[in-house]
Amino acid sequence: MNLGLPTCALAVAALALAAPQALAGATFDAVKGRGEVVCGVNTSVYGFSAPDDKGQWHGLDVDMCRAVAAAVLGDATRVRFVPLSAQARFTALQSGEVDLLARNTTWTLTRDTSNGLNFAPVTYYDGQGFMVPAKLGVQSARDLSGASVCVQTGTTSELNLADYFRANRMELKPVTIEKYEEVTAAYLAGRCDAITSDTSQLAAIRANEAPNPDDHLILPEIISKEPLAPAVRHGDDQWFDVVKWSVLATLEAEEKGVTSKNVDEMLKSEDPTIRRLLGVAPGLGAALGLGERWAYNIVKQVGNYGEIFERNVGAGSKLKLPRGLNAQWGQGGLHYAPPAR
Ligand SMILES: N[C@@H](CCC(=O)N[C@@H](CS)C(=O)NCC(=O)O)C(=O)O
Repeated sequence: MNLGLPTCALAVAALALAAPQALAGATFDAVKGRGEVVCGVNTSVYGFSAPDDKGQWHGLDVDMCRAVAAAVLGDATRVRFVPLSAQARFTALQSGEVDLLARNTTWTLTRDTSNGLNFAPVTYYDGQGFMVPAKLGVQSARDLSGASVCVQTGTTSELNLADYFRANRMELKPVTIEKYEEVTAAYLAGRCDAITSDTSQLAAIRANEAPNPDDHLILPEIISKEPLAPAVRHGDDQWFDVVKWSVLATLEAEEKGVTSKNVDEMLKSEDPTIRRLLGVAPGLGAALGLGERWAYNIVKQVGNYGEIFERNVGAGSKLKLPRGLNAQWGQGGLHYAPPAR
C-alpha cells in the first residue's frame, strides 16, 4: 500500500551506510570451500526465476547462477537459490547472505556505487511498460492521466513511474505494494487501472497468471532503459571477473556456434577462438583462477546464451519474447562479448 513514504529512497540511504567491504578473494574462496553458489533470485517471475511444482528453479536468471556454478565448481547443480523481494535484495547481497544476485535487477549508477555493487554484463535488455485490461479502452500510456497504477516498492519501476507522469504533466495515483504476488493480485482483481514493470515481467504476468491473456494489453510506450544484469558485492575482483566471464562465455559460445549439443564435437575445432574458449588451448581458465574446462562446463551443462534465452523467455517458452535488443551484435542486437583471449 502507498504509505506516502519515499520507501525506496530511505532504503537506498540506509544501505549506503551499511555497505561492508568484502576482503579480496573472500567470496571466491568461500564459494569454492562451500562447494555451492548461493544465488539471490526473484520470488517467482516466470521466465526469469520461478520454482516448478517439484521445487526445481527455472529461468534466465536461474541459468546464469547455474553457469557460474558450472564455471567455478564444474557442476551447474551446485546452486542454492534464495528468493528475495525487490526491497530485500541489496541487503542480502551486502550482508553476505548471497554470493550473487541474479534477480532482474537494473544496472543503475547508484546501485553500482553507493549501494556497493558491481554489475556483470547485461543478461537481458529490458524497458518499462504498462499493462491495462483491454476493456479499459486505453491505447497509449499518455491516456493514463488520473489512473491508479500498481507498482512494486523498491524498484526502478516505482521511480520511473513517478518521473514519467511528472514529465508528461499527468496525474498519478500510485498503488505501491511490497510483495510481487500482491502487486499482480491487486492488478488482476481490478484494484488499479494499470500495472507497470519491466515489459518482460508484464508479458510473464499476462502469459502465466492472467486467467485470459487476451484480456490484457501491453501499451506500446517503453518509458525507460532497464538493463538487467547479475550483481556482486564490491571488494572481490576475482569473483567479479568469474561472474562477468561466465555470462560472457554464454554469449561468446553463441556467437561461435557452440551449443550444449555440439560442444563435444567442437572440442576438435581448429578455430583458435573456440579452442581457447573450450580450454583445448589452455590459459583462459588459469587467468580466471578456474579449471580450463570452465566454459566447456557452462555450455555443456547450461547452454549458450541463445539456448538459455529461447527455452526460458523465447520461442520455447510461454512468453515467446523476440530476441530484439537481446540479439547478438551481428544480428542487430546489443549483446557483444569482448575477446576471450
Ligand atoms: N528491474 C527493476 C524491477 C525489478 C523488480 O523487482 N521487478 C518486480 C516487479 S514485477 C519483480 O520482479 N518482483 C518479483 C519479486 O519481488 O520476487 C529493478 O531492478 O528495480
